[in-house]
Amino acid sequence: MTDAQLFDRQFKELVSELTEDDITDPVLTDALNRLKEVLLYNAPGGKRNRGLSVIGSLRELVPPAKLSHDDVQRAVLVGWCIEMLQAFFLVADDIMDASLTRRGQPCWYKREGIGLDAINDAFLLEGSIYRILRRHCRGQPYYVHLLELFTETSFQTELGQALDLMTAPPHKVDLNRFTMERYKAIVKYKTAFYSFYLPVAAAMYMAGIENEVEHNNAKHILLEMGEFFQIQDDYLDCYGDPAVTGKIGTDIQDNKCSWLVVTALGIMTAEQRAELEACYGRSDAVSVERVKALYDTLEMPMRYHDYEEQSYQRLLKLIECHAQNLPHAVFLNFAKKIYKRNK
Ligand code: GPP
Ligand code: MG
Ligand code: MG
Ligand code: MG
Repeated sequence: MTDAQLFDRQFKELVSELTEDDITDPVLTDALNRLKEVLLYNAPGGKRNRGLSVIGSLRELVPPAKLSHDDVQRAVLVGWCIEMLQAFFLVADDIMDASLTRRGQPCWYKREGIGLDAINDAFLLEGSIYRILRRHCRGQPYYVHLLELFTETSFQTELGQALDLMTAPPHKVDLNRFTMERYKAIVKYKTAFYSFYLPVAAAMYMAGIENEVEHNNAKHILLEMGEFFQIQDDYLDCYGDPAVTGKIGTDIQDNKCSWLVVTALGIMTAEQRAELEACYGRSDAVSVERVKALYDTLEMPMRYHDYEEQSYQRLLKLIECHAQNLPHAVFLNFAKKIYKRNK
């Protein structure tokens, strides 16, 4: 069985552990049924790159003979914890971004009868992470490291989300806010830590690697990958096919500090800037189309593809210099999954 199959098979059991075995007080039956529904709707259905890379990385760090069946099982479960963290963020992010679809279905809060109760559902997803870690990893020497890693990473992501939101106040377009410096800070915190450093760092702790220098080396490479990943996400928000990405873009309407707007600002004329000023951050279709037309005039797809190639080359160099004792495959496997993606 492949790791992906192992991973998918584990989900059913995880749901029943969380909703049937962990807490059994009969007065909670309705709440636990709700949790089940929330998990089934929001945790699966993604690319599961983050979740799968825990077991993927662990296999690069520990020789097969030293990896027991239980070690593999725990790595798969920690992978699911990352997918639940992601589900927690996405349920909340879609409310904040006023998004309509996710993974090819309506956003959870958009479903009939859900609305802002989705906020509590997001908290349930977050809490589920720690129930699973406790059940399966409490006796392991790396348990406290994992706990600190998940709480620290959550906080970093929330700080990043705060920056993302405050740089995009509704109906207050101020193009001077959109600098590359601000952009890099937003994406490092809102995306790179949880999407890239977290899964590899979890595998490193599970493999007994606690050394700060090793973690910093890995972080250096992974945060760079994370920055590129969010740049792709921003590009796909405008140029991706919703039938493939599973989500309809909202960055222009939401007045977001996106890579597209920051990069376009650096190359546009004063007239184009005035045009952008007049139509960015508005939700009517005509304004959105005017922003997209401006991006097309500035050849943003070509600029993005050039950037992607450069970024890939830079990443390969970074792996050469910073991977040190860590197997390069840990990083290369991850890089392979994200470069040239269209979803
Ligand atoms: C991606 O931003 C970042 C997140 C999903 C982190 C959210 C963090 C919280 C603390 C809620 P995005 O809005 O560009 O993602 P997408 O395009 O998938 O909506
Ligand atoms: Mg967002
Ligand atoms: Mg969003
Ligand atoms: Mg996005």
